[in-house]
Order: sequence, then structure tokens, then C-alpha cells
Amino acid sequence: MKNSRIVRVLALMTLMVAVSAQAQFAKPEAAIKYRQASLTLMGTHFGRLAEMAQGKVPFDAKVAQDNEAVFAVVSKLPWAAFGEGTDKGETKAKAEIWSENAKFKEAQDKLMAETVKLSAAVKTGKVEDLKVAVGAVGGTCKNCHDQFRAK
Ligand code: ASC
Repeated sequence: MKNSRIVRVLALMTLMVAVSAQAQFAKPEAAIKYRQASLTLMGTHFGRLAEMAQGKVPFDAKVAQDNEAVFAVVSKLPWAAFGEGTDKGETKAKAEIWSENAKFKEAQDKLMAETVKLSAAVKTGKVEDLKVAVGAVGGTCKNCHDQFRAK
């Protein structure tokens, strides 16, 4: 109950973000904090799926679905916060995000495509499907971090 309410609230927030993505950050620091917070949430919820896929915690289809539902929403959030002027400050974001922006967008698109497959995978209730999809999504995380996140 509680979880599905959270998911609905997050879904509404995504809608509002989509509408106001351009104007929502008063200062570059606010954008940096926002994208770091959403990437942290992505890591938390994807991490729970990864632990199940790796057999570190028991597979539970309902828990997988709940975490995937949150991940599907929060994984849409960081990208609007990489605007012009947000390259300086307390950030590991590399200059290539802006100098090779098409590649950065491509990396986001790969994540989005694999996240759609992850959503389908958790609905089958089979841990084998989760393993495949988690591996593919994790690959897109790593690919983007390797190219665009400083050590
Ligand atoms: C995670 C997490 C990442 C990715 C990455 C996948 O759970 O926090 O940054 O997966 O490690 O390679």
C-alpha cells in the first residue's frame, strides 16, 4: 500500500519535472544537488535489484517490482539537471558531458531502452529474466560512468 502510493507520487513528480524541466533550477548548485540525489536513488533501488539478481538476497518478485517501479521513475530525473553552467562545483561530471553532448544523450537513451526491458522482466516473476535485464541496465550505468564521471 505504502509503496504503491510512493510510486504514484513519484509518477506525478516526473510529470511535473517534464513540464518544468527548463526552469526548475535557480542556481547551478541546485541542479548539481538534484542530479546527485536522483542518481543516489537510482543506485539504491537498482542495487536492491542487483542483490537479488546476484543471489545476495532472496528473490522476491513483489520486492523486485516495487524497486523497479521507483527506479523507472527516478532514472528519468537526473538528465534535465545537466544544463549549461552546471559543469563547475562539487561534481564528478566530466567536461565531455557538454563537449560531446550527443554521446551523453546516447548513453541516456541506452539506459532508458534497457529500463523498459527491466520493467517487462520484473513482471514475469522469474529471477532468470531479472538477471538478464539487471546485467543490461548495469552495463549502461557503467558505460556512462566510464565515459562521463570522473574518478
Ligand atoms: C549500481 C550502481 C551503479 C551501477 C554500476 C553498474 O548499483 O550504484 O553505479 O550499478 O555499478 O556497473
